[in-house]
Amino acid sequence: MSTTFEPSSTVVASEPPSRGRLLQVLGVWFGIAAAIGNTIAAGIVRTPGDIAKLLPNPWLFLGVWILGGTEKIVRESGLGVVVEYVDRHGTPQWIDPPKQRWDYTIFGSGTSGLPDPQQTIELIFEKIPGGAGKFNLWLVNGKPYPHDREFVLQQGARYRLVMRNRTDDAHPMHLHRHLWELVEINGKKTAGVIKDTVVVPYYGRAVVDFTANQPGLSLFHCHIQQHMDYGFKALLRYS
Ligand SMILES: [Cu+2]
Repeated sequence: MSTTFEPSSTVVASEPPSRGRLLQVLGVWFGIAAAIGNTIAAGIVRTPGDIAKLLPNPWLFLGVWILGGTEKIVRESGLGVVVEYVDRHGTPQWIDPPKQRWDYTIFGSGTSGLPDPQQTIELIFEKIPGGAGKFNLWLVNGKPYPHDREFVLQQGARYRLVMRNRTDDAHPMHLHRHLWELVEINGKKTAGVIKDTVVVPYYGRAVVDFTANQPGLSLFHCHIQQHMDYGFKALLRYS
């Protein structure tokens, strides 16, 4: 694989900036970057001029800025780095993104087309505060991992998972080796959103349906590593 990259040979910015054009360019670049990794990513960082030409205000992007969490308290707790472009100096800039609520259902459709579930598994998520200097413990149905032989699936059956989050954090819940269909999020019904992970909103609820079509052990867990390390996972197996 080549270790050199000439961004200017692939993007020509001869027309006025437009959102569509920008996304088109970024889409191509991100696609390439995803395909061959860091070499391209480094190329973009070193020579961002072509993309900058398509931006409404390139100086905003070619200055000194902060890459970090969108919440101030999170950035100030350490989740942020200063990005300084060549020959740019000054106080790092942070610009709040517009407030938007994530809504899975905009990707949904009216009808599922998949069979109704035959069994429902209720899952309640809770947190036991660890106290000062200690990590919290996370429970699924009142217990931490492993839940072995508690969730036993029959091959070929359709299941509904009703996930109730009784904590003040959102949790990206993931089931290994299966795909599920999101059918409800915080009381709003949807269909056709096929995923293997769903963020269950804080003090919220998500409902997913899946077919037990992958015999063997499957881990169900929160994708936040620290939550997973401290109990937030369960082992599903087949009968
Ligand atoms: Cu979590």
